[in-house]
Amino acid sequence: MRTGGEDDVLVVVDLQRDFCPGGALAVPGGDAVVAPINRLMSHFRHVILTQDWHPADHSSFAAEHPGRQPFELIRMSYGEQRLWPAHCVIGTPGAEFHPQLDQTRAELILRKGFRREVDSYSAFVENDHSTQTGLAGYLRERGLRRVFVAGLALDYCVGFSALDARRLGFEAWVIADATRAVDPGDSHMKQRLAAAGVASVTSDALLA
Ligand code: VGL
Ligand code: ZN
Repeated sequence: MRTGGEDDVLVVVDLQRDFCPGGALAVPGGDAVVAPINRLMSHFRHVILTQDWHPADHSSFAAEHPGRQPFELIRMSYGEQRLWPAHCVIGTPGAEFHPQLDQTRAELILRKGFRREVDSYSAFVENDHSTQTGLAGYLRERGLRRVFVAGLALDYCVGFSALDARRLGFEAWVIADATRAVDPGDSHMKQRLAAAGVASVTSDALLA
């Protein structure tokens, strides 16, 4: 597959310490995506990083809901929300990018989840399904039409970002070897992606 042209963008989602082994919300094998992503970055002319960026009292944190545990589902004003251990707290080491991630080629670093009341899995639209992050406008204004999504985690921020990219009229792919899931045994997001027309591609196929 020919990529790396002017209208292709690599979106690296939430490759932060807290989502890697040893972090507060560790994704199994999360750090294994750093090497393929660093390789891919030199192939793309446009690279965007996203950064999960929560205030210490963010409403997605289980500790904000007395009696509730991490990973439980609760009802919020905007619908169902999973509760998480506190993670990616603004200004803490856990919110930093993985130390081996090459940040030099990123033209934009987009932070999300910084409003206390609303979580944001997707890099495009917050979990209230209405608040835009500005990423769609950025991509359109810069003529970036083909979105290749990698990073963490496949079943949350990577998946919802790719689904929204499609819904908002972009072509979208997920880079299979450059992402990992919080729950690797659950194929629900993979099915949703396939049904929405988000294809899976390998970094080898992109670099060939
Ligand atoms: C994420 C859960 C909570 C992610 C972020 O980056 O996939 N998952 N916050
Ligand atoms: Zn988060």
